[in-house]
Amino acid sequence: FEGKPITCRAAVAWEASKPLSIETVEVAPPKKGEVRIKLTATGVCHTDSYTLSGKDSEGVFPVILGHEGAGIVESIGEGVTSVKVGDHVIPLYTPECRECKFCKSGKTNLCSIIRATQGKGLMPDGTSRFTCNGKPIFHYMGCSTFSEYTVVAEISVAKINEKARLDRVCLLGCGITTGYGAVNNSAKVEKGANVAVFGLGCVGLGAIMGAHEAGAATIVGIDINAKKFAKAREFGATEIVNPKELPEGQTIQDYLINKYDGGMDYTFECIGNVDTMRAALESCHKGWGVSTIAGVAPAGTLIQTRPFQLVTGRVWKGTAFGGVKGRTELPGMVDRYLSGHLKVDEFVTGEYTLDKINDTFEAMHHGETKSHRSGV
Ligand code: NAD
Ligand code: AHE
Ligand code: ZN
Repeated sequence: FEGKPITCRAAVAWEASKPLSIETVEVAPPKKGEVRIKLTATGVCHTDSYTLSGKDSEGVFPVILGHEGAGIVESIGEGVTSVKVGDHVIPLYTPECRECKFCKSGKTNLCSIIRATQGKGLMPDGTSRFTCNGKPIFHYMGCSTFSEYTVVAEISVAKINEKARLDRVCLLGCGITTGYGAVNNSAKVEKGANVAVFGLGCVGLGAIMGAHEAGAATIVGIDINAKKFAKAREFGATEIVNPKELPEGQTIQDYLINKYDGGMDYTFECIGNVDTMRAALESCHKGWGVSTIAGVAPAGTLIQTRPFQLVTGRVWKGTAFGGVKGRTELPGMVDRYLSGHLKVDEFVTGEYTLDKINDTFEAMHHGETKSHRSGV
């Protein structure tokens, strides 16, 4: 276990709101309970852009962002038993230690064991494995996939079938799984249900895919960018609504309550905007409608609604990584993709090399998610 540092390229965010800079970095060998991964692909998620914007209260700089990657185990630290060199893996921002109170509860996928250091941009021992010209660089969400090599905790690694293309299944590391899992694990949508999905990016499309598979009778896709509509229909949306095109004075909640006999059984907020979070809750049917928040709203913002909305039976809940326990469940999702039962390729909207990573952020701001790079 006496590995050597690796010198490689990475996209470093030196400070908030500035373009990423491609740098030569040193990646220290994995310590006890850690795994060093050669990343071959990563997606770019809206959350990376949120943290880069400076609005994330846990944002620290300089940092190597990225949390939607896939790669091959290059070396393992002392005591690592669940993966070996050469295994194909997806890093997990929601780890799974299987021993903490959260993991044992059977009620959540949120593992608590390394969350505090992860939120500070550090490995579980409180240090970083990245340096650039001798200066320490922070980790991000326990993953840092915008680098050719990264080090993560063993509990943050899902071993997957090596037949799967890594430049495709990297998207299961966040966006697709979040939307799909929100429907199946968090809300548990049943056959025949009326569903509305707010936001038709990667997370929203994942939710539509989940609702379609669950046998929802109605799936309303909602977005303000018409470029998103065709794909949403392909994924199973039965109706598309652009709230900007509703008659003057009519809200999306009015529209859905009128059209769907009192509102929706399930709604999903996949945008990250507190106003649409409210609209999604208030679009739910009285007595039983459940609204699940997947979107991440800027630190400092608050959600609001009349408490009467909840008193009269609507339920407001949220989801992280779609409630999925990554080490246990991701391998099966990859297998379902390989057997043609889960869409993944269809989510890809562009391919870029690492040196063009700033273009992926540009594309995302122009509504052309989901981008990813490959072949670094
Ligand atoms: P995205 O940017 O690809 O998609 C968001 C969509 O919302 C876009 O199509 C955009 O046009 C649409 N939109 C924006 N404002 C709107 C409005 N007012 N009304 C209707 N539509 C609107 O983003 P994404 O990668 O799919 O992520 C969506 C959100 O989910 C982000 O906030 C992201 O940070 C968050 N997220 C959360 C988790 C989690 O674990 N909870 C995981 C991944 C992403
Ligand atoms: N640091 C952020 C938290 C943002 C957040 O909620 N992240 C989601 C994953 S988004 C993936 O694209 C999550 O997993 N949350 C649970 C957790 O423990 O962070 C902020 O806003 O403070
Ligand atoms: Zn993400």
